[in-house]
Amino acid sequence: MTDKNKNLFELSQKFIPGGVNSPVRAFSSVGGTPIFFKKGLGSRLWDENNKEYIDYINSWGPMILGHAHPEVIEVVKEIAKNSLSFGAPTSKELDMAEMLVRLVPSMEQVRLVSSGTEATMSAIRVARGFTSRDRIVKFEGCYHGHADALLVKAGSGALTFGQPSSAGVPADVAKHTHTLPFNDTEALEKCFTEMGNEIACVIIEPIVGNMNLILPDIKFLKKLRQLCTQHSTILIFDEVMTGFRVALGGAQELYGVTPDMTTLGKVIGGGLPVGAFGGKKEIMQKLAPLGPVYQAGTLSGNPVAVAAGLKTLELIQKPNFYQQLSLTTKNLVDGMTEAASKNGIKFSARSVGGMFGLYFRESPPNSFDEIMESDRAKFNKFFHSMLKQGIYFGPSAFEAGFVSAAHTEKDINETIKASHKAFESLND
Ligand code: KE4
Repeated sequence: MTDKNKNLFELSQKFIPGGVNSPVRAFSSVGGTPIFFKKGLGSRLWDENNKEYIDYINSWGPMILGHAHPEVIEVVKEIAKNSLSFGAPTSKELDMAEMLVRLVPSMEQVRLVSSGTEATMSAIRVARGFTSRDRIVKFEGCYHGHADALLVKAGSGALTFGQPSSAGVPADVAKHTHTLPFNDTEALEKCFTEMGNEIACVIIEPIVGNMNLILPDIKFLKKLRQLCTQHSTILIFDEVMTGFRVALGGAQELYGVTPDMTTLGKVIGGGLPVGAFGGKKEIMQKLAPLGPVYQAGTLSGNPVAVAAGLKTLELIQKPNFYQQLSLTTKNLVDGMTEAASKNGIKFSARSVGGMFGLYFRESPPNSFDEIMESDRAKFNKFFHSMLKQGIYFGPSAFEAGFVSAAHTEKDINETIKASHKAFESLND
């Protein structure tokens, strides 16, 4: 039987760079042919060959309710009848803003955009405008979207100028970004001692999902908060991935550390394009049309996307939503860890809320260097064995995984059973 994924991928590469609209989808780091999906329902996906999968990508986080949730689809259908976009204010945007500042109390005001990249790019600009400073600090292994200022890696010494991590990013832009090691309190203190009063903002994934799942050392996070306060530097928690994923109040609720600004995305659009950035009113008032920091967007606050996001945010507030989601995710990682151990495979895993990390190393990593020690070849073989068995994990050893409220005990047991076979094959 012809593999439609192969045919579609070949053809797509004629018209789309790499055949994909976002690089991670191309399977470059795991090899093989990307899967073209045509349908999702609950925890399941079907590809163009009608092969069924249990989905642990959830569109990289947004589909926390599962695919095609009937109530979300219903509101989208209803609102779409009244036009898809006005380019003018709507009451739904007010409802969304009110809901976000209620659920993320560190935000007194919030502005909607159409992606996580726009959210972080805008947050940095308003932080620079508010402080009249140019320097920003990020952490190695954290990803905040593809704005120029954030595609930067550590310079030769962490305190020297940042260097572009992508072609097309001017050195003059990259030099303002300093990249430090995540969870390294000493490096953080040294940076602030050297240039604290010149730093506009620090942006961090408070729980990292972009170098696989890495948890913060609470002392590191608290020191970061203290140093930002001491130097009037704006602390931005990039919760595009962790917001409404690890807890209703995000990582800031779990760790009890309050940022000055927060960026959001993914879950708040329920699968449609919505991002948001918000924070203290005095900072947000710097934004046009009130203040001198310009930021805009044709489809910002799009009524159809906001309706899907609002319904999603409403449904995740149901009692015990996160207790159940966390338990399902924990059962998954515990079961897979046991299966690996039974097959003598060096493997560990961890979960927080509806997010998990799988590591082909003895114990869960706590830093960029430690995650880089993982056995990628083993992950890639494991990934393809699971894919063949109809289990769809992220096609990279450096991505976190996601569970939805639609994942059942049956899904988890099926996945654990498949993982046993996959771990066994690693010993071949
Ligand atoms: P988007 O521009 O892709 O909506 O959001 C960028 C972004 C910002 N901040 C964090 C913490 C993020 O995780 C992301 C995007 N996450 C990736 C997953 N690793 C999206 C997947 C992709 O790039 O295709």
